[in-house]
Amino acid sequence: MSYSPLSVETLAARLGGVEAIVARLGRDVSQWRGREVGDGNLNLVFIVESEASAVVVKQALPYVRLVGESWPLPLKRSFFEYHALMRQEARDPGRVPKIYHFDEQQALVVMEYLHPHVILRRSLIAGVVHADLGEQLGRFLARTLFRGSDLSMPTSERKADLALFADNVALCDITEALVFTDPYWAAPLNRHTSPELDGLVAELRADVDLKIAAQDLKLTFCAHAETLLHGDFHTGSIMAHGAQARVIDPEFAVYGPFGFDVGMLIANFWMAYFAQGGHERFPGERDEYREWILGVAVTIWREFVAEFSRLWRTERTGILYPRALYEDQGHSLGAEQALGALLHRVWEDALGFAGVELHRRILGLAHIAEFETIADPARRAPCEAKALKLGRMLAVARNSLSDLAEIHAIARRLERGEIG
Ligand code: SR1
Ligand code: MG
Repeated sequence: MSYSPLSVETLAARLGGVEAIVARLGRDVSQWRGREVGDGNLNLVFIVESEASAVVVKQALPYVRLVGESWPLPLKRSFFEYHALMRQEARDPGRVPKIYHFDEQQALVVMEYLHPHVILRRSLIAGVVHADLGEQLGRFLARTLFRGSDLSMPTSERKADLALFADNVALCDITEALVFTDPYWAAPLNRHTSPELDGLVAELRADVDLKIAAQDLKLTFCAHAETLLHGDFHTGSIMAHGAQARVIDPEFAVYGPFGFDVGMLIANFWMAYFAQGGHERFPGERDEYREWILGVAVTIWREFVAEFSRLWRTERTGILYPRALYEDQGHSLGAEQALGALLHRVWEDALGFAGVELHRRILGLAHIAEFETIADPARRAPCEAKALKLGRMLAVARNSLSDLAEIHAIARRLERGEIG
C-alpha cells in the first residue's frame, strides 16, 4: 500500500495485521481504542489502547503540521527518527521509548506508551519538581554524544552513519533557517509579542555583532560533524514522571557539534526560568522553583562533564586522541589536558547555541508553551524580554563567560529587573 495518513477511524484496520502490535493490544481489534494526541509541530501521534496494553503510533505527514500543506516535508524523517532512537537506546539504554514496529513506507513508528509521563514543559509550567532530572539528562547527553563520535566508534561505522544522517537535509534546513537566520530578520513566518517587544526586536535585528555571532554558530552547526545529535533536544522532547525522564522525538538527528544538544537543552530551562513570572499567582510564589530550574541546568552541565570525562578515560576507542599518543606514552596528563580543552570548546559552543535558541523561540516561527500559555501580553513580554537579553549576551560573549554561576548571577539580576 502506498503512503496514506492514518486516522482514528482507520487505525484498527491498518494496524490489525501487525504482529508486534497485536502481541500487545490483542487480536480483537474491535476492542482497540485510538485517539490522536499530537501537539507537536510536524506529525500525527496516536495512542492506541486495549484492555491489555497501549502503544503510541507516530506517523509523519508529508508537510509541516504547524503551517499546513503549503510547506511540504519529506516523510523520510520517520526513518531518521527510527535510526536515531535505535542508536540512542544502544548508547544510553532505557532512556528512549522501546520501539515495537517501524514501517518506512507509511513513515510510522510504533513505540512504548509512556504513562503517566507528561511532556516536561507541562511540569515546568505547573511548577512540578522532578528529582534526578539533571543527572539523567546530563548522562544522556554525554553517552549519546561521546558514543556517536570518532572518540568512540570504529571510524568506518561513524562515517557510514555520517552519510546516512547527512540525508536528513529538510529537517536540517529547518534548523539552519529557523534557529540561526530567521530570528534576525523579518522572515515571513516569524512572530513575536507585539507591540510590547517591537523596540527590543528592532534593536536585536540591527545588532551586527549578534548577527555575526549567529552566523558563526551556524557555520559550526553546518561544518562540525562531530557526533550524532538528537537535533531538537528541548523540554518538549522529554517526558517525565516523578524521578524518571525519557527522551523522545529525535527526527532532527544529524551529525553536528557536541555543544548543540547541550546548549539547546539548557536554553529551554532558562526560558522556563524566565517564564515563571507569568505563571505564579503572586510575585515571589515561584522563587524556590526558579532556583530549582537553575539547579537543573547546573546539574546537567556537571553530569555531562563527569560522564563525558569518565567515557573519555574508559571508552576512548576511536581514532581521535588515541591512547597510543597519550596514556601509552606515559602522557596521561596530556590526555586530561586534551579533554579539558575539548570540553572548554563544547562549553563555548553550547552557550552560543543556547543564545540563539532563546531568540528563535521568541522571535521565530516555533514558540514554546511556557511563554505561549501566558495569555496577557503585558505579562508575557517582560518574561520574553529577559530571555532575549540573556540570549544576546550568550551568543556574543560566549567566549568570555567562565561558568554557570556567572551566567545565573546575570539571569537573577535580569529577573529582578536590576539590569535592563
Ligand atoms: C517547522 S518545525 C519548527 C520547529 O518544530 C520542531 O520541534 C523543531 O524545534 C523545529 O525547529
Ligand atoms: Mg519534535
